[in-house]
Amino acid sequence: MKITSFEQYEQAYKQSVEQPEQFWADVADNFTWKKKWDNVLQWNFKDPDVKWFSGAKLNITENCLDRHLEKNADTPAIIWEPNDPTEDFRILTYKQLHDKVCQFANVLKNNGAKKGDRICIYMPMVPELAIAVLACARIGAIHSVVFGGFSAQSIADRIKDADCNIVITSDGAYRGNKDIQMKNVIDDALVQCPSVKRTIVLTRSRTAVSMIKGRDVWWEDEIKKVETQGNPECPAEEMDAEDMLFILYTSGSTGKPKGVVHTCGGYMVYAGYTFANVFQYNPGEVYFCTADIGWITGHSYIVYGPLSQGATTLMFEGVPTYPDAGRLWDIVAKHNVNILYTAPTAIRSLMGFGLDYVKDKDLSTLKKLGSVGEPINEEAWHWLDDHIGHNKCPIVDTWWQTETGGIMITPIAGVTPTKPGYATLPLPGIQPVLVDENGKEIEGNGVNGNLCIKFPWPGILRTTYGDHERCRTTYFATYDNLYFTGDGCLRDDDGYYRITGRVDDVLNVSGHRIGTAEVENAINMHSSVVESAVVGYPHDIKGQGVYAYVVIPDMHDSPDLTRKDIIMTVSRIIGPIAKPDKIQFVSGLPKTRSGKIMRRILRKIAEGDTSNLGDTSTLLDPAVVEEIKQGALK
Ligand code: 6R9
Repeated sequence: MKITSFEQYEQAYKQSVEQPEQFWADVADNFTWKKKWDNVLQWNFKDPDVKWFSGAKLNITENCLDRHLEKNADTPAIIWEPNDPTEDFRILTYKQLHDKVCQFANVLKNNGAKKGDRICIYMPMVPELAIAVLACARIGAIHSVVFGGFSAQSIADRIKDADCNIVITSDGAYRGNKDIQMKNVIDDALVQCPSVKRTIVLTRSRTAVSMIKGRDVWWEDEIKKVETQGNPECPAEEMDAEDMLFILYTSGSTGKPKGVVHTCGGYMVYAGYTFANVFQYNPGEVYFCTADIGWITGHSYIVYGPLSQGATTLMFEGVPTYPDAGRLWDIVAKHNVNILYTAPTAIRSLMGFGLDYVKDKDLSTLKKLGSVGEPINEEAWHWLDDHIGHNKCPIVDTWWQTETGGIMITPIAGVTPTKPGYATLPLPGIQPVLVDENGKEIEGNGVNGNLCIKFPWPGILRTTYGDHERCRTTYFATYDNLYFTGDGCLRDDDGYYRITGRVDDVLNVSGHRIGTAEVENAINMHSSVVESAVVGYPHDIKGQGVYAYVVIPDMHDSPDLTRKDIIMTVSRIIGPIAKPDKIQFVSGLPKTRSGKIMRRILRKIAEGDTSNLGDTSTLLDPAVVEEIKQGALK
């Protein structure tokens, strides 16, 4: 399964295009199946209907845990580094992790969880989060992890959409110097969610929480019950390859976030295959991904990918700037990290603190570096290469999405020659194409277009939960017989791919996907707001910032206070991660005669480029553009 030279890469790529079924069957043979498949692949992108390894039976946790016990029971599976560096870190070996997952799986069963149930997980980055995720998978329950930065309203929307019956959370959480009241947020969410019959609450900060009789139970009490029942094992539920494994919500250009669905067999194969290859993981290496398990990167490259390969995965509870901007480098030195997978926004933020935080750190164990979440600018790429990798660590700039399940276009560490700013080449099994607006394929090199994929891979999303039509229209209807990524892309003269950013109304703020329509809806909930339009603008650290144009005909307070109220409103409705960076009050928005907001113009003004606004003759009221230009925020 592992490609270790560029010649092998080229051969594997060729085979994957000519004989895809044979290629993926060979990859899948590296996993443990209770029963092998009847068909490798059945598909059409029209409905869409994609099935990988149908007829096969498996449980992903047997691949992530049980199969390593014979030879690697005592190998560290998870190293956990707490928010506060003076608190003890924890190591869970594969044996210990296996036992804890079984134990908690039995807790879930005691609390009425069954195969097919949807379980919402809202927890800090502690080992129990990984344990909760794996325990769901163990019993065939479908997990829906919600990132800690989302509001009660966002959680409620997700719980209702998936009709969850259980929530797993913690009393509080530590993040940097903040103490976050997680259970409180859940309590606010649950007011709207009668489907939830049980919440299981882990003790982390032991902050005061309300515990409602009949609904809320403590994690620790439930573990004690399982211990007294004297039943430490929990057999892994037999799952069909195409049974749902999890739902993860992500933003698009319209409407509320949608629940991207991944299934057991294909997702497992794809997460494991990509992890082993991209990072060239070798036994004994310590691998550290700085993402949160609340995002797809955490699902695939903290939990499922590394554990399926018997790797040692480091989980970090805190933030890169606490207690100071040297924290990531302290962690590398403390735990002898060999592979570091992080995000451009983190690198740019640490660059801003200067080299003092890097210069005395022992980074000699590092061998490979990775980047994900947004385009990496050349300056950040070189800083990482020079000051962290000391020019001896290959950097893999990995392009992929929640919907793709795993890494798609990327260098293979030490195998693919890299180029700053380029995700380079597709992994074997991935067939990217660039198309023009009419869906016509743009062939050859030195070209730009919209990035699509023309053949399925095992990690492709199967549906959006509860709304298959939305999946079809969002990803498979823009261009016939193609999966549309929403990204623009350049293929240079060497055939290397460079992702240029979203071509739809999705923002990428610090690597987090945020829909402009979602933010507009939240702003419009503010009682004085009549209308708003949200666009992105280049931001030195976040990559993109959120720029909001807001119409308030009758302002009751000072503009400053009103801005704060709007920010508070967005925090409440979506969560702090979607807060606008700039709010400009305007008397109206530039609209076409048919009432469509001309976002192109608003984007240019937000970018500070007012010289050439293009054709404004179709506007209903061209004067408004002049006003907006004059009032633009620097
Ligand atoms: C894994 C993840 C997906 C969007 C994607 C693209 C952007 C991710 C990138 C990248 C340039 C990279 N993106 N990786 N852009 N270079 N290496 O981030 O998933 O949260 O769903 O975001 O992120 O725009 O479409 P997700």
